[in-house]
Amino acid sequence: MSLNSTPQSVRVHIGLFGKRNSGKSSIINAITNQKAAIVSDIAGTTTDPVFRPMEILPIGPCVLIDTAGLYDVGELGKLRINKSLDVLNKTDIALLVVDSTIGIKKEDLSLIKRFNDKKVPHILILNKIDKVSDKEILLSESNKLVKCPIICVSALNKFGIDKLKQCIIDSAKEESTNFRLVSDLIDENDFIVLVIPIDKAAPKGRLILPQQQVIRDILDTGAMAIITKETTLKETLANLNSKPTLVITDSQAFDQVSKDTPLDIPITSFSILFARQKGDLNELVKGAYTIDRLKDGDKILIAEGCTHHRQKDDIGTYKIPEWIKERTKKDLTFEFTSGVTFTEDIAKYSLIIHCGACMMNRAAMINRIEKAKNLNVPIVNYGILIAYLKGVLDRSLEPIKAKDLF
Ligand SMILES: Nc1nc2c(ncn2[C@@H]2O[C@H](COP(=O)(O)OP(=O)(O)OP(=O)(O)O)[C@@H](O)[C@H]2O)c(=O)[nH]1
Ligand code: SF4
Ligand SMILES: [Mg+2]
Repeated sequence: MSLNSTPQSVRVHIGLFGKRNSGKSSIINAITNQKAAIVSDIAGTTTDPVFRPMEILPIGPCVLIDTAGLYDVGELGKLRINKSLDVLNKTDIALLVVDSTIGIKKEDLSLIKRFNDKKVPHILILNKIDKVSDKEILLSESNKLVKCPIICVSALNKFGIDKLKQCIIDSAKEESTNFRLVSDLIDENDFIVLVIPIDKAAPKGRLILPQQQVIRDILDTGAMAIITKETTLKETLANLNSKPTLVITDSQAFDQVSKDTPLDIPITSFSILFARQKGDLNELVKGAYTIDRLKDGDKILIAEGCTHHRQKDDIGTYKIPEWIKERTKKDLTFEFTSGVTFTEDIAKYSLIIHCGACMMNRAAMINRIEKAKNLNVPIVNYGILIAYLKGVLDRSLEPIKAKDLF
């Protein structure tokens, strides 16, 4: 990854779905202005999902995901369909590509139902419009069948591509204003104090991505970020001429930060901000409260979003199980999973404790939370759990409660 490249987790994931041969790969080539995706008139040309990073201004970094055609046939077809549907689990905006000469079929409608069930914003593309003599009739017929925006496109001669881009931009804008990090909690010219412990676990010579993202959001709002370690927080606060609007701390320093910050200064944590932006904060907070209802024999799943290098006293594999055992005094079994696939077999757990999901995008994390919710398995993340165990969860939710919690 180059110095300026954007990690996948921060990119808006735009998934292209639809029947084989409808022109998904051709549309990606037309949007990106490149011929990178293989296009052919043989149905089933794209077999595995292909991720194509690109910049769409003003959205910023995106990734276009080309999928194998759906409604495929045979055993191999089933595998491909599952892979394409798996892409849907991490899709922020879905593009459903329909061949205009074929029109919208029941399979397309059932895919739209899936998008609606998963609350994924979507756009229907009537591609190969160059082959249709009366575009208006097709459009009005299609509008009777679906409620989402419909764009007529010809990937072949680039007709409608700019309109499609604008429609993607509008959907992304709606998504991003719904899910802000910190900008809706602060105002221009506010002082925000960030507490970043530099311990053994901190990477050498840099800040981690969530910290960088919060700083960027503060700067974008026109506010000022003052950064300190937990050991120098007291002095930092004493040296400020005015009261900061908010103190944002790393979860692990919660104890000390909450002791050293006067009660009239609100505190929250990076994890809580990300749980709000990237997940379902209400559901994760509810999950934290189930800790004290755990019983002997209960199974707990510790789930991590990637297979990062673990240290001896790793938080997920070591510290959290120890803290929970100490708190509950129950005989509990811990199981662990990590990586891009989330175990299907989650019904047997009494609680799922998930990592901060920094390498996952919002859609992927929401999908995991929904899976747990549907099976009535409580789910919490590391940061919220730590705040709860340290008795500072209520205080750290205060700045957000005023906005949108419960
Ligand atoms: N006339 C016309 N042909 C198009 C258009 N878009 C794509 N095609 C043709 O349709 C065929 C299928 O295009 P692809 O882009 O490979 O379709 P796909 O949906 O990616 O297909 P699979 O990967 O097999 O699922 C190719 O022969 C394209 O040249 C278009 O707008 N107009
Ligand atoms: S928080 Fe989760 S996704 Fe991020 S590095 Fe840790 S294990 Fe991976
Ligand atoms: Mg293709």
